[in-house]
Amino acid sequence: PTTPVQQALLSVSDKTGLVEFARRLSAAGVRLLSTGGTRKAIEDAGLPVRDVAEYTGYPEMMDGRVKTLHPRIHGGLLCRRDNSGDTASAAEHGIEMIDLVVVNLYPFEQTIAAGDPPIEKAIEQIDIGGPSMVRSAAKNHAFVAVATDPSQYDAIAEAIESRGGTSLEERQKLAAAAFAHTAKYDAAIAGYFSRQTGARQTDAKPPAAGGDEHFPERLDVSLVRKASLRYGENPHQPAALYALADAAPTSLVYGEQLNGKELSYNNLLDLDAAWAAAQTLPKPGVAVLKHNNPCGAATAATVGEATRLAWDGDPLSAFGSILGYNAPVDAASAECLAEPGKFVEAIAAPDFTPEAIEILTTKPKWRANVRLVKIGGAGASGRRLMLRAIDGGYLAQTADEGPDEFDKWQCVTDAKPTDEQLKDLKFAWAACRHVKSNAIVLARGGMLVGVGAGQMSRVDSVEIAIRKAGDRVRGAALASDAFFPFEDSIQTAHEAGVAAVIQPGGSKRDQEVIHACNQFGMPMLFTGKRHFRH
Ligand code: 93A
Repeated sequence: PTTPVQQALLSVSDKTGLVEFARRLSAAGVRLLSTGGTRKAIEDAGLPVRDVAEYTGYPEMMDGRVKTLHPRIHGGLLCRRDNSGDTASAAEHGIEMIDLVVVNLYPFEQTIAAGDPPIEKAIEQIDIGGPSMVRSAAKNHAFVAVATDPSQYDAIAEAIESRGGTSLEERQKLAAAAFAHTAKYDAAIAGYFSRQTGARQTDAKPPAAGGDEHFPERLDVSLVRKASLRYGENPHQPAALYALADAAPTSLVYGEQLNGKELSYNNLLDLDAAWAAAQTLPKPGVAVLKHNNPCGAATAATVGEATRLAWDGDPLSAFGSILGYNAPVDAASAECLAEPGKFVEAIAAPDFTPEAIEILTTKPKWRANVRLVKIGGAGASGRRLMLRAIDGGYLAQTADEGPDEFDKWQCVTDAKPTDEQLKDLKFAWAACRHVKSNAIVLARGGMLVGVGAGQMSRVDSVEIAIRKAGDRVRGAALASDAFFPFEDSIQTAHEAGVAAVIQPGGSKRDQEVIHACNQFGMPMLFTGKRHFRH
């Protein structure tokens, strides 16, 4: 229902749009009430306005510290119009109803924007009366509308002109904006004080100028609990799965489980990583993961062949793995995985052929349990922001997605890669971003042959990848998720038989690294893009 607006109180520091708004209110028959500077601006425009001091019977005092803090103001804002007690009190004390409050606050944030001023100066920029009115009006939004930003004026004036007032829904939205406004204001003040006292800052500083379209000031993520999980990473950690309220039906969260035991916390983490890894591989492609790291990945002429190559990248590690596919799992793939000595924990794929399901779910014992998840679509992962908990907050970033930008790649060595090497380099680079840093991967003939993951020193990752590759290192392409700080890794790779290298570049010692490659006649590409995965 529309609540009529008969009287408005205006008290603004930022006078943008004020006169125009006041003119429209006045023309619509709204009586105006205002504080010193605001009243003067309205009066100068030739509009009728009553001074708050005249209404309250008290002058602005104490250098303006007390202007609107009066029961005749707050009574008029907080009075429940449908409560006979409230209206009786209002009548008894000569309190008039105020149906619209237009307030913006002393510019505290601007005061500290250029550096913290001394406390005596900052204190006078702390608005008390303004937020009080904003909060009173927002609390009583059932009857009172509140504007805290000039951008809201037009819609409010429009509502009053066309309907005589605002709707409850409109007032609720305004109230939400009002509370967000005062919360942000207080956070800025709290931040200032904690800096003054050397206390740890607990507020969120306003985001850097320019902002970023990815990161709203308030992150309102609507999540619904989809399932209680048996436990988290370990049995003593309770866990649950939440789905985005608007998650796509083709997302992992809404994937159709075709077989197997309930998905566990670790299954979901691994399936998500396996699915994401498969999406960056050429089709048909398969990624084999253990503990969130690829131990194998391959692309081939057929899915079945890709499955075999992916598994054979590191058969020892692949035991008990989680697989991601970017093409439907077929009978040949299923036959490969069902061979004696192999064991699969879970598979995520866009689809499974009926024969594949039959093979994967009937014969040996593990098959009754193998978790098969059909995700439906392939490609778009539907990821929003990536959030990770830290003590006292969450870190947010966008996902490391998006295609490789081959046009930005650069061959920095005298030797150029052959076509065959270039294919291997591309494949190695596509897989590398899915491996924990420091990440080194070796690829040859469309398959991963060695992975060094999660080491604290890059050269250790190089050594592990080489050891994993065994004889297959000869002629392989090596990808590194970040630049080589020294040429020692190149030396090690060359001695093992690595044929070509791909890495972002950008080290202080790039020249030394390039020089080493040139000495060995080893082609090296710079991608200009790093793929850390911490
Ligand atoms: O010093 S205050 O905290 N005490 C008050 O009672 C009070 N009432 C309104 N500041 C107060 N205001 C603020 O004055 C408003 O929030 C607004 O920012 C400003 C408008 O003053 P003027 O109309 O004199 O320009």
